[in-house]
Amino acid sequence: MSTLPGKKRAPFIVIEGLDRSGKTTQTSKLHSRLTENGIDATLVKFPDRTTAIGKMIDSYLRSTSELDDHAIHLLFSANRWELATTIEKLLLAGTAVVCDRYAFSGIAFSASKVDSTGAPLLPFEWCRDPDVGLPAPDLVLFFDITPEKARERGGYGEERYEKEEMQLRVRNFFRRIGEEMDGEAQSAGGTRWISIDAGREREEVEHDVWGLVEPLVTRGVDGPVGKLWTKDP
Ligand code: DGP
Repeated sequence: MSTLPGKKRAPFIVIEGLDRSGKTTQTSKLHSRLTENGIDATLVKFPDRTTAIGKMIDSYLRSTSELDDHAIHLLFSANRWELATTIEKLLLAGTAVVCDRYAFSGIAFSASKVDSTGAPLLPFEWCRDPDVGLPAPDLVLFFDITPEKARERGGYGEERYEKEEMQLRVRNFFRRIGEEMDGEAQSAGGTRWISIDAGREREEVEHDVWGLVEPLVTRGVDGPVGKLWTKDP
């Protein structure tokens, strides 16, 4: 049952960021805190490695399979589309959705791929196109961390994109996406993008996240769920 006032719907909150930014820990902390406070909330994570498509993505990320760069990009996007209707229904039913990674990772990681000469393999616009029209988040919290801080935290893991050079390019793409979202919040489906300094102590980050999310979930959101990167409601 929704606890929101009137005809409001629940917000869609995405936490994006670089590997080692603490994003996954903070997303699940946020979800727990919402439910402890009596707020209906569902936790979603992309890639969702449990579906048939997700299993292909998982094996690609662990380098146990190879796939064409275009093909894997489209699979990541399809993995998000698999849950699009569910996310929209939850929001309209008054359940907040807290999401660990979304379409912004899709662009930032795929557009950061380069060939042996350092030339990009996939154009930025091409990377964005398959995700146009997905449910638009009301709030994106981008967890920003410098490569130095990430290194202090024990460096990256073993998966395919967890290399410093790649993470640096990803960071620059995230920033570009954030700037573009800021400039065209309405045409981007009404999404608000906020950058969080994720290099600080865990408690400080948690405090800031709660300060941004709590008013949104308590107040609720007017109007339908937006569509990402389209002008239509
Ligand atoms: P995670 O399970 O959050 O550690 O994410 C797995 C890795 O996949 C991480 O390095 C980021 C990357 N990733 C997430 N979404 C996408 C996407 O849509 N496209 C591409 N190319 N990479 C993605």
